[in-house]
Amino acid sequence: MPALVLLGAQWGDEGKGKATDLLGGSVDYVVRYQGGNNAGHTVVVGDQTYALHLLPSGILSPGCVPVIGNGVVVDPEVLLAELSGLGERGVDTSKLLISGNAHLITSYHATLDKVTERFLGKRKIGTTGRGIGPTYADKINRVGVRVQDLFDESILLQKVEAALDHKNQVLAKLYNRRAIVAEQVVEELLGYAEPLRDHVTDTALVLNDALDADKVVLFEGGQGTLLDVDHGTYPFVTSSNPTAGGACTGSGVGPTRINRVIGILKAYTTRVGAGPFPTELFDADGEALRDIGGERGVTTGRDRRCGWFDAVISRYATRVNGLTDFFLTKLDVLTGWERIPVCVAYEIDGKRVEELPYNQTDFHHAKPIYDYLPGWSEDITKAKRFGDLPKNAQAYVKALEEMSGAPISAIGVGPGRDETIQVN
Ligand code: 2SA
Ligand code: GDP
Ligand code: MG
Repeated sequence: MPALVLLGAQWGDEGKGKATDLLGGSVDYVVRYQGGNNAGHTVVVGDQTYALHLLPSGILSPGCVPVIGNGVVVDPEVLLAELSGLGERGVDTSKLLISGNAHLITSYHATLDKVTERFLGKRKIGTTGRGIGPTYADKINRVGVRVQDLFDESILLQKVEAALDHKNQVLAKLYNRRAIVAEQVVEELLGYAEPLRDHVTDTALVLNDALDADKVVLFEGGQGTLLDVDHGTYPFVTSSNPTAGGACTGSGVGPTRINRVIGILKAYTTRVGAGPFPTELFDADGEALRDIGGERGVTTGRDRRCGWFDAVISRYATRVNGLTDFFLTKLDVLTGWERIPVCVAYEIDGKRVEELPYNQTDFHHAKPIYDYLPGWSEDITKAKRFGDLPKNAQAYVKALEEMSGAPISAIGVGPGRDETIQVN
């Protein structure tokens, strides 16, 4: 098993942190390949709960080397705070490796993110306000500042000046804001150089060498398939590629080395921020899913929008990621419903549609067509094997597997490490 990818099959918050942590004991490297501290990955170990934003969830597994790949955007202030927070709780963070090619989120990126959202008004994306979009925009625009620039003061100043040139004009003219002073930004950034120096390296080389030596590498996605800038519900997406291909570009490891792609799939659906969501519920069922599932943003604390399972989306995730299998999470949250609606197709302008419409307007019009599966009332949180689940819960899992087009190899029945059923 040389390399595997673990990613969100829906709109994020499927339980990737827990799944990565579960596999952490059997892998040598866990790599974040996109996104930044917009992610919120929760891992529950015994009576301890960890909320990770930028660090790979593998940091909690002692034998594992955590890696921040070149595709990640790094807010150095947040990174150092996260490292020291974990250090205070007794977690060894010394093995962390950071790509020198990863781009830096600076204070002006976070400012621009918030200002842009404010000015978009009703058309806002509902970002996390962490500066993710503006940092990726600078990267693509070739005015980004990279982690390696922290170690060369004169290059750093040149890059920050180049980045601010246009932004200061926009801030002044459009948003009536004061200019950002390059020297101040540089001074702040230089303060992060020494604490990070020993972690920074050519992570692409390290990972390829590790694979040559038969080590196991796990790529941990942030956000989810439908938030992908290319394959998601654009423009209501994040600015990176959480889908499987992002693991290659965001790490420098080629696709021929990856032999397993696991989609993390929640037994129902949630979304944070704006954008279309066909199975969204605005009634007591939606409230119940939010309350029982604890559906609140790990980074921003925002309430997550909740709805029934959508098989059109899970099929799409199988297709665009080439998924080999799914981990189904939060099955326990559905305990107690007499019957559970599952969206099997959409009705769009009077027609039945089986696949995710590539046309944005069509997706906004999509109405769910539901099948109704019988529910169960027994507590399933202690189930250890598939056969321990009530018959109707087994049938629900089997139906989802059939509709989604890839086998379900693990089932989450609670947030804890041991609350997981391995299927064969
Ligand atoms: P951004 O900040 O530019 O990435 O926002 C763009 C869209 O991506 C969504 N997004 C997320 N959706 C779900 N979970 C995320 N992480 C946090 C969590 C979210 C939180 O784990 O709970 O705490 O609010 C995440 N990160 C980005 C975002 O809502 C926008 O729709
Ligand atoms: P991520 O962003 O995909 O890592 O997911 P989040 O951490 O944002 O949200 C998932 C939440 O569900 C976290 O609070 C997890 O502790 C919790 N969780 C994960 N798996 C399960 C499960 O099988 N059952 C229950 N009840 N909670 C789970
Ligand atoms: Mg999350």
